[in-house]
Amino acid sequence: MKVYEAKDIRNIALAGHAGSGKTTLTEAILLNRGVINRRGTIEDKNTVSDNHELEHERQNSIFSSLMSIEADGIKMNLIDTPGYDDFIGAMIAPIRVCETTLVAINASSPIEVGAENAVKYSKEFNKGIVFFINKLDMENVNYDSVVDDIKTTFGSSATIFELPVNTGPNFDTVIDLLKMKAFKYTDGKAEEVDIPADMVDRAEELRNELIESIAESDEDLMNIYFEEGDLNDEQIAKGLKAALMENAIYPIFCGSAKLNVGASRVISFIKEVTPSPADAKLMEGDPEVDANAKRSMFCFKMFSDAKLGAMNYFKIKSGTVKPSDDMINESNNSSERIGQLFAISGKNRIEVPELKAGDLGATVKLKNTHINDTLHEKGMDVKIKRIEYPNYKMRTAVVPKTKGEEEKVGVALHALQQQDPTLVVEHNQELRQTILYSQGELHLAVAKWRLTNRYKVESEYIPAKVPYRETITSNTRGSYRHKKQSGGAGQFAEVHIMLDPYTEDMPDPTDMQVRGKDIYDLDWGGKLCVLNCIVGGVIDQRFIPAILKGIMDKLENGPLTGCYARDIRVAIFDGKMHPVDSNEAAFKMAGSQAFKDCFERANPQVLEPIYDVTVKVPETFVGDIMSDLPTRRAMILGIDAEGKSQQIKTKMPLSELDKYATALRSMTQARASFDAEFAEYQAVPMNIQTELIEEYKKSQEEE
Ligand SMILES: Nc1nc2c(ncn2[C@@H]2O[C@H](COP(=O)(O)OP(=O)(O)OP(=O)(O)O)[C@@H](O)[C@H]2O)c(=O)[nH]1
Ligand SMILES: [Mg+2]
Repeated sequence: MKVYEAKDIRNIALAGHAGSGKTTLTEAILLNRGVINRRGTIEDKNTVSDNHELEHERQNSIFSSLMSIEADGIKMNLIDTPGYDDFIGAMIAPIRVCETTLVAINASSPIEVGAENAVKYSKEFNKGIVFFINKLDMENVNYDSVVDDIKTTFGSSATIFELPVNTGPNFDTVIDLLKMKAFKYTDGKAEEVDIPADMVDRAEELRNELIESIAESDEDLMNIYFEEGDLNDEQIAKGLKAALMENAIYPIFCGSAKLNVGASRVISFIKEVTPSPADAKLMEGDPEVDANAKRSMFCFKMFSDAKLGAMNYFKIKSGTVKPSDDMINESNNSSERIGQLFAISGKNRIEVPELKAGDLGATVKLKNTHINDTLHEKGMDVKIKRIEYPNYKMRTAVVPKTKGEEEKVGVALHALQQQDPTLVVEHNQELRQTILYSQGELHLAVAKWRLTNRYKVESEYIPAKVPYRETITSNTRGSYRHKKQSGGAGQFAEVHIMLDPYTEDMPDPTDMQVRGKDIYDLDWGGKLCVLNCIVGGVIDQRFIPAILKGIMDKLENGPLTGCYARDIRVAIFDGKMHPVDSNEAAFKMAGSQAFKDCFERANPQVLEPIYDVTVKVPETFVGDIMSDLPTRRAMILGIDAEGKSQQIKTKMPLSELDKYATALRSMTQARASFDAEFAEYQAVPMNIQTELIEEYKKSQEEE
């Protein structure tokens, strides 16, 4: 494979909902370009991009797949991405490094979340968008209503470039509105034919709309268009380039990946008209795309395989990278030496002597570089923005099947996380569990498969515990006298305290003299306020810290369920000491017991974490979702329309949220999505509190 300059490169991320036909389309493109001479299919498990045995098993893409294709002096780096929501991480990074996103739309169903996410991230990263309406060979597809859907969902920048002639099982002809010619496909090859007479008017009308939107990109063109009523080819080309560069037009193409109709034309369009890495807009923090500048590269994929070891996939952001080049990893400051460089076609690697700015490729044997990291030449100041991945959708605890393999599981999970930032592992001290944060059940299944098959360690998933909290709801006073007289030196301490639920700006008590006030931010959230109201030296000041220690012990190990307590004000207002027998240990004990006693009488409450959850769902499912939410103790806050879907805002307890990804998927055939973010702690209902207290008692007795 040749070495290419940025101007001769096109980077294309192929994204869209699961099953919209991306991998099938990729296969058609590879065939049309002569990369393969027989097409594989999903069903035969022999496509170039779905080459992992897990992908064969699931019949879905799971990992992104890079295909570098040479055609007429242009190198096209096409990345086929998975559409399943669980693997969104493998869609986001490719969109980030490509200039154009080719969004596959399934003509046989309404716009789906996979397509919405593809567009959302493309817009966020300022990338060009081209739509490909696929599956037009299916019975009963309605092209016009698909276009309507695209426009209402993604805005009027979406513009028809092609019109299908004979949708349905015999589909083979498409009208190109720019050329005003029809193309009939046989075995992937297009032959020019006349536009059917009954479609000429419609085609002309749509062409005018298209030319008008192209003219809108440029004032000069707009003037010409108003005067002449049309633009010539040169003017169209100029306006179109400008419009695409500004992301002012999202062209809509169409076809059938299965029948290899339309694939070659959309690819020619991308090759001829969409911006190269040299032309495209830079994102904040990106260096100029210049092969002669200092070297920098961004890792958009990492995959560790038992046979090949770890492969890092990169976009060269600036300079020219060669084997043996020394680089610095910006995120951890370690130094790396580049090994062999490869262009990639599915699982085939083609060694190349160098890669220039704008190109995509892979390398091996890096020591400490992972997805989302930037490597750069020494002495170069580059801050390529790291990708921010979506919040996790569910928590699960992981345990090894064999006792004693905790560390092996931990190391393997960590390796998985370095390849997939949407899978996050945490050794949670509070819950005493290894928690895996993931995007859903399929994501978890893939992780488990890889633990077993790649890292040779068997694991099991169990429910993640909930980090409950405890607090009080009313005012109490109480005291405790600690007294021990066993033989020699005795122990004596007496402490009187008052507890209140703590709120910000609460007034100080009026019947006590407040001599000192400390407010502590607790490590586990919430506050502890301590009022020192000791007067007349009834307790020596040096014992106050010991009392506080005793109280802290109880906060860390809440009296109800052993969980952390929070948001409490303690006033220490009276007590007694003994000239000989009082010491710190005695006061610690008295403080701790006085606190426990008061806490238990102050209408204590168990709190649970509540999340702000936004569910995005197609209109047809709104009723089902709304009636299901209350069964999950969720509070509905409101509902907003967004295009053809609705956004339901709710608050949901974490214990329910952990099951929601799976439930939502089955309620909506994977057509809804949600985002969750921690909001606050709230009281659990009484019946749940009673259960939790019982459970805790039982576990204490067992110990
Ligand atoms: N009728 C018809 N079926 C198609 C077409 N394109 C793909 N399919 C079928 O749709 C199914 C899904 O195709 P894929 O290519 O795996 O879809 P994908 O978008 O890669 O799916 P993910 O990898 O899960 O995101 C397969 O059974 C294909 O054979 C098409 O144009 N027409
Ligand atoms: Mg696929």
